[in-house]
Amino acid sequence: MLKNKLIVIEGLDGAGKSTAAQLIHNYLEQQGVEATDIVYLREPGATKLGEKLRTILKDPESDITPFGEIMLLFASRAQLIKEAILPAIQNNKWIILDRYFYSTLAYQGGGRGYDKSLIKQLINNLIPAELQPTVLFYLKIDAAVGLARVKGYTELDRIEQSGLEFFYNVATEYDNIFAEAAVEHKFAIDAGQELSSVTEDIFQALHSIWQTLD
Ligand code: ATM
Repeated sequence: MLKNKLIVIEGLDGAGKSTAAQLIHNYLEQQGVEATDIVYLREPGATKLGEKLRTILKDPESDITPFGEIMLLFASRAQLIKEAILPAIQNNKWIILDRYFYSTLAYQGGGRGYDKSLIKQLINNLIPAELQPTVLFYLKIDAAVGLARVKGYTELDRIEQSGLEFFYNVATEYDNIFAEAAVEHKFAIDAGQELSSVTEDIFQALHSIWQTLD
């Protein structure tokens, strides 16, 4: 029996989180989970307020202080928890969550160098144990490779324009976070591999969880 059915996907931009989300969705359906029992959410965003904040956060024209950035991210997160995550957990649905509080530790803590104790305090205030994920996928990719992938398909947004060094710092922090994360099922996936290998690794990870379920 899992504490909840919250699956979080984390990783640098260009690591393939959307593809991973789709693969997880497919796996769940293959196991007989109804599509209506699977909720896909992303951060920042996925609520009316959250999507507005996402637009502001990504807009290269937005001049936002590091503190303000954290506040906007947590405003989006608080709304998402109230409107979507909590109800989905209460209704025993699977949730595939594209980014969660680990991103704030990695990007604002590691990348921007903002005081991590403040970020941790906000996390502790907002997110009790029952809203922590049961499954964590960390898609690991070299920062330069990830950024090159993003540049290949879109204009860089405000955060993506932060430079390569920023992304290497985010990556280092992600490695630390993943090592320390107290999550029942956590998997680091090599996202630099061919898609077929990434798919295989994700399915294998999910299968190992599935075997523990009755
Ligand atoms: P995607 O979810 O589309 O990858 O982008 C969201 C952006 O917000 C991403 N930008 N870049 N580069 C990461 C950033 N972000 C944070 O900086 N902190 C956070 O807490 C979250 C949830 C996202």
